[in-house]
Formats: sequence, C-alpha cells, structure tokens
Amino acid sequence: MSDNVSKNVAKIISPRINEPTHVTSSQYDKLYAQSINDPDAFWAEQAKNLNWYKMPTKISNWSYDPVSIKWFEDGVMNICHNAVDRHVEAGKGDVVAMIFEPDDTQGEARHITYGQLLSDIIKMAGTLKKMGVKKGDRVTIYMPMIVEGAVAMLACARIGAIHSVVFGGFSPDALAGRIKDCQSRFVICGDGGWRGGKSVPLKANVDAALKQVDVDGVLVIKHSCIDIDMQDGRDYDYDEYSADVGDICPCEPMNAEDPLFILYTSGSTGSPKGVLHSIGGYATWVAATFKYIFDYKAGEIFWCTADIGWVTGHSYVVYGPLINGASQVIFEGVPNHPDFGRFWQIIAKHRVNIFYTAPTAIRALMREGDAPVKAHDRSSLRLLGTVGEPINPEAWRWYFDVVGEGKSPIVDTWWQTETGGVMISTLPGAHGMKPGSAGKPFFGIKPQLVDNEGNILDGATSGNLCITDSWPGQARTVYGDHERFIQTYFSTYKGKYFTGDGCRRDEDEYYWITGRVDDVINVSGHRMGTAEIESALVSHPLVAEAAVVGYPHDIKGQGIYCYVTLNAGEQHSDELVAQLRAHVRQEIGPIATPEHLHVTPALPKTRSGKIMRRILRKIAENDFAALGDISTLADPSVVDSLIEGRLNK
Ligand code: 6R9
Repeated sequence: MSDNVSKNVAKIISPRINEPTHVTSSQYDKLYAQSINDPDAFWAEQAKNLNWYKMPTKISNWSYDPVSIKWFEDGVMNICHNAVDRHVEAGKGDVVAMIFEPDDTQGEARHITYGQLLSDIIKMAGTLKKMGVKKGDRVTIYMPMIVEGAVAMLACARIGAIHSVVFGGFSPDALAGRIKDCQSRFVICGDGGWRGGKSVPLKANVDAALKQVDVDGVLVIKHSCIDIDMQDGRDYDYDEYSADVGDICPCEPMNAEDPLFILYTSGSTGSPKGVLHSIGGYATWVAATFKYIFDYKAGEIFWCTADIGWVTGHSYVVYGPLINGASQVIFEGVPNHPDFGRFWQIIAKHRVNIFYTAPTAIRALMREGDAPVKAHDRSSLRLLGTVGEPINPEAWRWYFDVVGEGKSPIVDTWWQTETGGVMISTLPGAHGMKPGSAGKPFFGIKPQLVDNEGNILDGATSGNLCITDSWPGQARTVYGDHERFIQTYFSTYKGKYFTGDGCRRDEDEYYWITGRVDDVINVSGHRMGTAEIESALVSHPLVAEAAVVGYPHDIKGQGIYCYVTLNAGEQHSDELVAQLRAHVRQEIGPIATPEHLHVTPALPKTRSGKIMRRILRKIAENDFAALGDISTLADPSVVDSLIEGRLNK
C-alpha cells in the first residue's frame, strides 16, 4: 500500500478562505443531492450556462447494458461559439484570453484577447475549408504548446471537423498509427517546437509518419523557424495559404451528440484507443467543473501546465477556461529550464491566481529545495491543483506549505481521458482537505466500490472504483470500435463504468485513489499500456519475449521496468540494452523510455504458459520477501536467476 493511503493521515485540513466561493459546504450538500435525485433537472439548469442554437429538451438518455450514452440529444450548439464568439458578442473582446509565455526567457510574452483569438480561429477555420476539410472529417493536430494549437482545435470545432490531437512527444510511428486508426486525411502541425532550449522537429516527424500513411493535406504553422521540407501538392505553409482567406467563417450548428474529438489513450491491452467525446455533454461538463472546482472568478489568471496533447490540456487549457471566459497562461517550456524556478517566476510575472499541475512536477521541484520557490513572489496565488496520479502526502505538504505558504487550498482532481473532466475533488470553500485524498464526488457522480467478484462494498472500505450512472462528459465510444468500448469499460462489472483504478473510501466518505489495478502504468502522470511497450520490444529482431511492469519511482510516480528474453544464440551486452531502449523510443516516443531493461534467460511462467507478472512486479520493486506462492511456476528456479539479475543491475 502506498503511503498516500495509510490511515493515519486522515486529518482534515481546512485552510482560511478569505473571499466568497461559488459553493459553500451546505450548498454542496444540497446541490449534490439535487444532482443525484433529479439529474435531468440539474443538468438542464447547468446547460443554460451555454449558448444553444436550439435548447435541448431531452436531457439524458443512457444505458450501460446495452451501452448507449446520450445527453442533450435534441440540442444544437457550437462549442467554439461558446468558447469565444459569445464573449466577444457580449462586449468582452478586449479581455485577455491567453498569455503566451515562450520557452525562451529572452522571448516576449504575448497577450491574446478574445477578439484576437476569434479572428485567428476564423482565419484558420477558413483555411481548413479551403484545404477541403468538411464537417465530420478527422483532422490530426501535432503541435507545440502554443496558442495556435488551441486555435487549431477550435477552428476544427467551428466547422464541425473532429480533432485528434497527438502529443508532440510521440514518435513518427505512433503518429502514423493514430492517423491511420481514425482515417484522418488532414494534419495540422508546427514546423517545430521548443522545450528547454531544444528544438522538437515536428514537421520532420510528420514527414516520417507520412511514409506509412497518405493524407490529402498538411497545414504547417511556422513557429520555431527551423529548416523543413515541404512537399508540393500536400504541404501548405499556413501564412501563404491563408493570405486570401476572408474574415468570415460562421460556426457550424452541431447536434449535441455529434463528435467533438478523438483522443488516444493507453489501456491494458492492444494499441491505444481513440476515445471519442461528443459536443454538448462535454461542453456542459468542462464548463461546470472548471467553474466550481477552480472556483474561477472574472479577472483572475488561471494556469494549467498540461500540454494540449493530453486530456487535461483539452479540458482545462482549451475548453473549460475559454467557455468560462477566463484569462490564462499558456507556457511552451519545461519546469527546469533555464532553472528550477521557472514555474514560480512565471507565476510572479503574470500574477497567476490559480495554478494546476501534476504531482510528478511537484516532486521534481521539491527535490531542488525551497530556495528556487522563495526567490519568486507567489502572493497572487489563491488556489492550487493537481492531476494525473496520486500525490504522496509529503509532496502535498510541500506544495501546500512552501508553494502556497499555507494559505491556498489544494484541489486534488481525479479523472480520466474517458471521463472528459474532473470526477472527484474537494471544492474550495465547501470541503476541508486530506493530503493524498482526491476527496468528494462532483455533482452527478455516483462512485461505487466493488470487490473482484463485483460485490458492492459499503462504508469505509477499499475496492475497485466504478461509477454507476452516466454523466454529461462521459466518453461515448472508442472511435470505430464500440465493442472495444463495451469490453473495456462495461464488461468487468456489468451495468457499471469501471475506471481501472483501485480506491479507498474512509470514514468521512473521502475517496483515496490507490492507482491502477490493471496493466496500465502511470509514468509522470502519463498513461502507458504495458502491452504497448511489450509489443514495441518484441518488434526488435533480437527479442524473443518481453514483459513490462511498473515500479515505484521517486519523481515519476512509476517507472518502466522491462524484462526481455533474447532469441537463441543472442548475447546480452550493454550495447544491445542501449539499442533496445532506443528502439522503444522510436516506436512510441521518449515518454516510454524504459528505466530498467533486464535481459533474462527466461520469464516466470505457469504451466499453462501465462507470465506471472505479480512476481515480476515484486522483483522490480526489490521486494524479494513478498514473492508469494511460486509453486505454480513451470520452473521455479527462474526466480533465482531473476533476483540475481536484479541485484546486479
Ligand atoms: C486526467 C488524466 C487517468 C488515470 C486515472 C488514475 C490517474 C488521474 C489522479 C489520478 C490519483 C488523481 N489519476 N488523476 N490518480 N489521483 N488526482 O490524468 O487522465 O491521462 O487518462 O489518466 O490517471 O489512475 O485512471 P488520463
């Protein structure tokens, strides 16, 4: 059991809240009860915070057996209109939407108003139309963390195209796989990006990916101004190609259940799944969660450090803040460049009020001590947030005491790509906090803990975390494979959405996420399927078999530990190990680089040939005393050789 769930840390911390919040404790209780007792009335009311061309009259219509999920199904809207146009129409065109902070500390920050953002989106939307992009087409976006990435997403949404953003750190092979899977005919990319002073060759990666799959057009946005190749008839320079595009491009009226985006995420089996979100429910969900959980008020500066390549960037950089008319920082760089004070320097420079980041970043910065934090003025901060993985109480305390000087509450937000937005979190002003616990269910969320047989567990207990009822932001399907959607999320425990996470509920009904209970590992807050890494390893000509497990890592939360066996006659060498690590990077991307590559003569298997991962996990953790029963192994002596290999690493 990791230290975030040990029972002696369950004291509630209630920070001083100086200003009124959107929701107080008694209001939360009342609103939560309403949202559970009459969800349709509750969400019909929330939907009124958005602009609809046709107001929905049918609110929810869902079933988990068979699986069919619809919200606001007769409503018509456009999410780009809600994120941008309506603020401009309401006279807020001069409000700053985004403050772009470049990677290079010598570079100027750029302030983009809602009015400017709207013109930029209209221009890009018109350009996409000129390229031939139509409603329903899939458009792959492979961009650095710059304003134009958000513009590209919103331009797609404006014309009814479905965006599929691929994180700029993914390799050409991974990009090609994602383009193929959703038959995307168009790509929008940067020439390159900057991270920590190093350039990321995005367009060159696209060129490499497009050796494996054809597309009709690539729109290239110049940002880093590195040398790139342009292929005639396929690649379009955005500045040149958009020169004659007019300044009118109306929002396409979309049905609430039309798809908005596909986002690939790793699961316990097979290749990454294209999780599909639809428009109306997602818009309502991210609007409500952003407002209540970050307790956003007009004029405040919000900053979420996530990249738009992840769901956190979709929901809390692009859609949630913009629908709420917020002003926010967009940062291209990394926390440790030019030094470990970069985040705090940006907070001071732009007077950030609400700061949202990942535990892995907090742990990495904590290791550098308090000095880099204290060197910068953080008096503007009033709320802190975390997302992506469980936060250990030590890191929580440092974030609270040192970064926030004990005066900013922390929201530890639990959610997933599939949930669209936050599901479990305390609300500032409504709840006290417990370091390491996400807290309470958001409005409309009914968590349930079950044992491995699916029996419902009541009271203070631990189990597998399921959600019994649908919510507006829920994913609707896996693109092109509804059966896989059903199998992955609704078949383990019939009639419930299974999250894949383990969880404890304490005496105060606070929820403590304990981590994945499936073969998914969480490296620096990024989900990796062990099966994906295994398949990358066995695609190397010298590898016979591979088994990948996660193990506790001080900074990253979990690290990747790979066991491989080689083809007969092949010899283990340092050079080969380096080659295999490079191979995984090439197949998936740098985020999947194995920490440990353990070449072993054999893997521990049962007599029926099943690899016993439990043993491999314990060996990776250096916990040799807890291997448990190994008598079912076909050859128990394998364990000794694995331990010897581990000790020699
Ligand atoms: C938003 C996001 C989802 C998985 C999820 C869980 C872990 C996310 C967490 C958390 C503990 C939190 N996770 N937030 N665990 N506390 N506050 O991260 O989506 O990339 O799909 O990952 O991340 O294991 O199942 P995604």
